Amino acid sequence: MSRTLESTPAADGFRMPAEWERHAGTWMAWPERPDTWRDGAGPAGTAFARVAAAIGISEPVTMTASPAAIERARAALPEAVRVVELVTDDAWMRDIGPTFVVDDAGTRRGVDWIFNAWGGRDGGLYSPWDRDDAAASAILEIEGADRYRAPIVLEGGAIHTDGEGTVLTTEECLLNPNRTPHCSQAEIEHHLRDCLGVETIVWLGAGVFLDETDGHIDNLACFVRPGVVALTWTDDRDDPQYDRSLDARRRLEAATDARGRSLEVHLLHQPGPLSMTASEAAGLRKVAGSKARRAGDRLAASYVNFFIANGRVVMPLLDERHDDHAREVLAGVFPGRDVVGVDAREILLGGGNIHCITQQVPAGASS
Ligand code: KQY
Repeated sequence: MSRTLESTPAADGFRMPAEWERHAGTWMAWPERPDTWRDGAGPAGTAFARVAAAIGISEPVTMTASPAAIERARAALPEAVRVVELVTDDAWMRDIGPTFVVDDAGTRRGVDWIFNAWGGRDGGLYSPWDRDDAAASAILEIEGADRYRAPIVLEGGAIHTDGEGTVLTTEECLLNPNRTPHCSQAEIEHHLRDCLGVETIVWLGAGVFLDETDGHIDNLACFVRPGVVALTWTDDRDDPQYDRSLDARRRLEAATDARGRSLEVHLLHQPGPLSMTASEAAGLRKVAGSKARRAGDRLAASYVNFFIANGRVVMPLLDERHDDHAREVLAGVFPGRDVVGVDAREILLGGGNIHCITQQVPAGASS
């Protein structure tokens, strides 16, 4: 039975490990919403199943699904994937799942952030979101891991850590008045230190152009190992992403991490620009209170939205003109890991990508 603790991870000696540290497994959630996933979520289900299969080669995968979808999910997934019944509002496990923290003894606990569907009544993507907000707690119960309820609104896609005291995030997201408006930047930093066991916060400015998460870091930039960061990039100075990525690059190159290192930056040229086609938009069903998705909408496509699994990296394939280059860059920064591509356009149509639909459980024993 999972307990809710009144202290903080930092006070108890816990830290968020880097994604490349050993995993006990990964959680995902099955796609169902007809306003996010076209054609009854069939094509998205195929893409999610391929991601689960690619990760499942090297570590256990658990997929949540509602009672209405559980049979469909079971039939589409490899037998080794565990399917558990859990109703959520959508399928972004990175953002609704717990952020796991560990201590030096190998004990594992979880941080349960407040979730408001990427902005609540001020630009949030759908309402209600209470089932998403309850997901982290339910998962910690299943994992038998103790829980810290964080005092701020935050989605897992808004942070990336090197596991050695540094976290990367964006002002566009965490300082957005639609997240935790009563907290100053200093107070947000204080909560990040408490909840993640970090010392240094590296702030980037804006995220990917038209990213509906208000600029999640996991679409813009991420650590690939301590002191080394991958950043989405475009060589096209006329593209609206250019200034955003240039600003991020300058900030990264000027930053020092918690161990006193300068950061080395590797560029991943963005796909596209890509946009939603008329036939893709026609397969969506409008739901009252949710964001409309229209033909011609530019998609927030980025190769940074990959997932580091045990022994492999699972990357999105998004654009034949750029996929191979992205794969080469990733192979270069992840020596010793296989880089596996999965066709991820259907996930992109929902507003995120492979990193956004996965949440790793670090190795350790839950308490
Ligand atoms: O960036 C992420 N971690 C998730 C993207 C969520 C998109 C919601 N439609």
